[in-house]
Amino acid sequence: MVVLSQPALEPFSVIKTCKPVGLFSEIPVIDLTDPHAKTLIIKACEEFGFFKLVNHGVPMELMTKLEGLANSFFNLPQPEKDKAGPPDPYGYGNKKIGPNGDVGWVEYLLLHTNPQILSQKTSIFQENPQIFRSAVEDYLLGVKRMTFEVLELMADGLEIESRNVFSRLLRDDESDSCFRLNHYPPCPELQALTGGNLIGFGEHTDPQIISVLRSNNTTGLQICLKEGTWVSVPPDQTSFFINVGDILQVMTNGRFTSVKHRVLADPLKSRMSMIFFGGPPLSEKIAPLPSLMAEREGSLYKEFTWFEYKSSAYTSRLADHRLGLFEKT
Ligand code: GA4
Repeated sequence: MVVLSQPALEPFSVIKTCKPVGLFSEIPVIDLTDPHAKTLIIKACEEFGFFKLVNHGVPMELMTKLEGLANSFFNLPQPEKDKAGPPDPYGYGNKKIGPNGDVGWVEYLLLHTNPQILSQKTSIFQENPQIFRSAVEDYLLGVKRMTFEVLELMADGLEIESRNVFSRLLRDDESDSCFRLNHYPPCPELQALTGGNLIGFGEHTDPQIISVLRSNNTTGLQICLKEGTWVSVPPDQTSFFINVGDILQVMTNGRFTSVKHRVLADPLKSRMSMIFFGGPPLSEKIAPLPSLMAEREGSLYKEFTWFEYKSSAYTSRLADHRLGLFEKT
């Protein structure tokens, strides 16, 4: 990766690779109605920390409706959008990601999924607050229902006695989950100038338990395989892409991998993605599940609360290895 030298482009990073990044052709595809789904999910989470979900039961209309409204928001004049910012951390953000100097070719809305906190940020919803808010709520209702099912299949597949060991953390009224709408505008001039690919969202792992992404049909998402190779994930607007987050890696004592990923902006097409990040309540103590610690293995991590982990994440840079601070030496 190189950092651009032209002053106007200064803060943005480009990727210049010697060989083109390959397509992720062996991407695990899980059919939620398949009787073997739980076994396949475990395999995918162990190998990649990532899979694509089909036959998920979330109606396409919920996705297209919200995508349309999000497009209308991102098409507003800049001063209008700025009224919904800055993201602290919730609200509208443009190019700046997090509080520690990360930037990307992206604008976004970051919302808490707790309805009370969601409604406090009324400026996001513009003159039609009710229409946008109910589209977000309807979408999240469908996505959460599906996510609970996925998490329960994971617990089943791991042969954990209580099926709801993961899903209860998201079902909790105090669950600290959030929702992100990312808009990556096209960038033809910049691409021409740099000859590389502009970073939309730099490499990182997601701190939460699980992330559920749906995007339009524009490419950009890449994941990093265990041996360090980056691969492009072909977009599919009818499916969801599931990421294992840091907390799930800890709860499984490293059996599942929190997947490193990034997004490159497209020179010509805009990309829109909507991501639900399922997190536990702030006071929840996070530690590996006893049944997942191999005999005499012990925990690979120090115990911490989600509040402690999240606070530490917000003092880090996007690409930092956040779990490092919590690993036992
Ligand atoms: C990455 C995953 C989610 O988008 C997010 C991001 C958050 C933010 O944009 O405010 C963070 C980033 C994410 C990890 C490290 C910190 C916090 C920006 C940043 C530099 C909402 C999240 O929970 O963590």
